[in-house]
Amino acid sequence: MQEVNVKPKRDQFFKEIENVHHPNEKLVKTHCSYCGMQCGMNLRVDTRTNKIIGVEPRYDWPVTVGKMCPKGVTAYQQTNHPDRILRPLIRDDASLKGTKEGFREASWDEAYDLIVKRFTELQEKYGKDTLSVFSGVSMTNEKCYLTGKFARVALGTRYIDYNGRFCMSSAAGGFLRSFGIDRGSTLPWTDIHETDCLFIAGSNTAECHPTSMFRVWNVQERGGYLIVADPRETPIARRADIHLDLRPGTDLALANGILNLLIQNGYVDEEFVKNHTNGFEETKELVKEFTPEYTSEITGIAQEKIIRAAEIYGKAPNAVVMFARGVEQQHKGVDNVSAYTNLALVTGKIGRPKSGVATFTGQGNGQGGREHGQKSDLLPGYRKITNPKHVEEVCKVWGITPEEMPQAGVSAYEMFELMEQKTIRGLYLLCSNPAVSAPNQNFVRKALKSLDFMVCADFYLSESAEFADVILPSVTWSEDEGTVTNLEGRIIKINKAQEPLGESKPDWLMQVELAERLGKGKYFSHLKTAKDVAEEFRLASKGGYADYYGATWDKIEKQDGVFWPCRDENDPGTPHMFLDKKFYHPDGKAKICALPYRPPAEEPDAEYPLRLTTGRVVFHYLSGNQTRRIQFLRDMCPEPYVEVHPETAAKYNIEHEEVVRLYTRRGEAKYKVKITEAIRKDTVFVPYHFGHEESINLLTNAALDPISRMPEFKACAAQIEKLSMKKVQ
Ligand SMILES: Nc1nc2c(c(=O)[nH]1)N[C@H]1C(S)=C(S)[C@@H](COP(=O)(O)OP(=O)(O)OC[C@H]3O[C@@H](n4cnc5c(=O)[nH]c(N)nc54)[C@H](O)[C@@H]3O)O[C@H]1N2
Ligand SMILES: Nc1nc2c(c(=O)[nH]1)N[C@H]1C(S)=C(S)[C@@H](COP(=O)(O)OP(=O)(O)OC[C@H]3O[C@@H](n4cnc5c(=O)[nH]c(N)nc54)[C@H](O)[C@@H]3O)O[C@H]1N2
Ligand code: SF4
Ligand SMILES: [Mo]
Repeated sequence: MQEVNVKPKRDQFFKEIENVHHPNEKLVKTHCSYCGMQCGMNLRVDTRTNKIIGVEPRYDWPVTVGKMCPKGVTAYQQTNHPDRILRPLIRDDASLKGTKEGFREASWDEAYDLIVKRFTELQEKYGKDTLSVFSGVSMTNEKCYLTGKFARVALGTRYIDYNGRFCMSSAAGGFLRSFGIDRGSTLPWTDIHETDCLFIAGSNTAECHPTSMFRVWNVQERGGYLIVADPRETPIARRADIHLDLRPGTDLALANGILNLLIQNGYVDEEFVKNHTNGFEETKELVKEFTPEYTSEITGIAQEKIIRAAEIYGKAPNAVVMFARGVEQQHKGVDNVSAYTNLALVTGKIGRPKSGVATFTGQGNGQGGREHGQKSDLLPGYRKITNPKHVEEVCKVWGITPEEMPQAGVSAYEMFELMEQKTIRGLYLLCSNPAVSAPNQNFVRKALKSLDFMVCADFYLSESAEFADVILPSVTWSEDEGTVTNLEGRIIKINKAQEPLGESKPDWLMQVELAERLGKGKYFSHLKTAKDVAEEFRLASKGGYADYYGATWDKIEKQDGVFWPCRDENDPGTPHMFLDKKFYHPDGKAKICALPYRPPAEEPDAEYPLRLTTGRVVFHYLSGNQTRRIQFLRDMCPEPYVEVHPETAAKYNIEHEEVVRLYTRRGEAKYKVKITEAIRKDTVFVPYHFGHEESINLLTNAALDPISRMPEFKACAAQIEKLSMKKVQ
């Protein structure tokens, strides 16, 4: 396949563009700020002003080979955007909380002093755990690592969690249960197009990981098959050999049904199952019930399609099962992940090139950011805070005693519950915008408003920052350096292209300076550069199963990234997992899981007869705080809408572009209708990138998965009401 042999193409490209660059520009090799694809890009910098002026794709990056999406090509516009917060902001009048109003500029000293004063007062009065940290994984590994240390050592609180709880936590839980380790992909992306069958469930790949698409299409071009499970006819579903158009929230039945057919029709790899797995017999018994007929009844998919999908996957010499938030953001997300993973384990299509299981990791550092201590129960290197040996290992690096290490906290959504109950009274929020992205917004906004004191670090004034008492100006990804781990598990290097704008600072530096003022300087003051943090971080991960110790910046540069685990200087890293058929459970075997079907937490009924599901569009990123400010992206998608099937629209007597009221048991919002045949008749879809009264999370259900504590963003019961309003022009 020509895209993969990139060398000739790359050499030719560089020759062609040699004279295209302006004499006063330099290129800084880096990766995109947004999704887990982490497309390779060069930021173009004007050497006269030392400012970023543009971008070009990197043809020499083996994963994305010169490809970028509309967000990537405009990402550079974030850095010098007029909306940047350039100095710390303080709000004196707490009655204005929840609005953009009432902030004044302040010096860093004044902002830090106020934070230290208020945090200390709160902890003296209500105990250490009255403070909380809520973070995100658009940050480098180094920043994610230090945020965990900041919470536990500088603030001494147990309450830290992060936005990956809403993103990768079910994938993590499923992989841990099935494999004993959580690396999002068992194989490198550069293998994927060479497989014989791609089974993609709950991923709108063409809009959310667009630069994977040349590999997806290539599978079909080479004569392989594409099977897609999605309630909507997304661009990949449209071109799939089979589109399994299931009802939202019914994946567990579908995966069980297909597994049953694989077993009944002789596609079991007996040798693999016997020597390398546990749980087969029990699972075989359980899935017997999931005949095509019963599976079809639950999922709403035609029986023939289920049968054909199982046949294609079963027959394919190599196959990759891939999934994303469509299956994971359910209150049985972990079960869904294990159920789809079962397909690979039972057929032995794993632990070798061109076969395996992968989740489409969402955020830029959605993989690395979940491994090194931002999660309420995790410490660096994927160590458990509940394991005394793990705690001791980390304490040695941090220079604290095990008694000083706080206990495990609670998950992201549960932190809001504790805020509302006043158990948590202070919040340090960074790199997340939960006033848009958390479920059940009416409750979450009330919880944020009830805080005694809130700090928000961001480079733009987000909807969440409107609840803050102090806003700290952070930098964009292009103004600092460090590593991130892409969706393959490949550790890559982000490089600095410009000095921080105004008085903004990288998050790690704010945390070091705050720690010093909180009297914890001896644990933080030695960290003077991003590289210092990186060195400590590598050491802290050493010996954990997410071991990054051998991933030096030099090696990352030389090898086009390093796949973890990478244990020492001589270890090249691990592109393919489980090649030795050794899994990470104590007995070395993987677990085939017997998983009874459960319906979504909220099923449609007479009052709320529709199923609401939510997700993304190609032009916006997550809460939209970044992409809604980029003119081109805003022009392409200025507002949210609700997708409705023509027959459903007819039933409600509503027209294309008419504004309707959409409501659930938790809230309501008004949306323009987009009539489309690309959705099931019983389902409606709304993208979630918009805030305030446009946020679909006013309506979503916070029913949590019992293992991952992931909310059920993907399925709840809803109703539409026609308004007397005229069609909007
Ligand atoms: N353009 C863009 N790209 C992004 C992002 C973005 O915000 N915008 N965000 C990044 C991040 S953080 C993430 S997590 C990923 C998310 O990437 P995806 O998971 O691909 O994106 P979503 O749109 O949330 O959901 C994917 C699909 O799940 C389907 N779905 C809904 N309910 C169900 C169900 O019950 N079962 C199944 N099988 N499918 C269902 C939806 O119809 C949708 O097409 O994208 C990353 N890339
Ligand atoms: N209904 C519904 N809700 C969802 C989802 C869904 O599919 N449906 N998906 C969920 C998923 S998968 C995710 S990942 C979450 C994401 O939701 P959020 O966590 O809200 O994601 P972002 O919009 O990226 O928020 C990041 C914020 O931090 C800022 N920021 C970016 N980089 C940095 C940095 O380095 N430092 C600091 N201090 N700030 C920075 C940005 O400007 C932005 O305001 O949303 C979840 N919510
Ligand atoms: S696919 Fe993801 S990483 Fe690549 S350019 Fe688009 S947003 Fe950036
Ligand atoms: Mo995500």
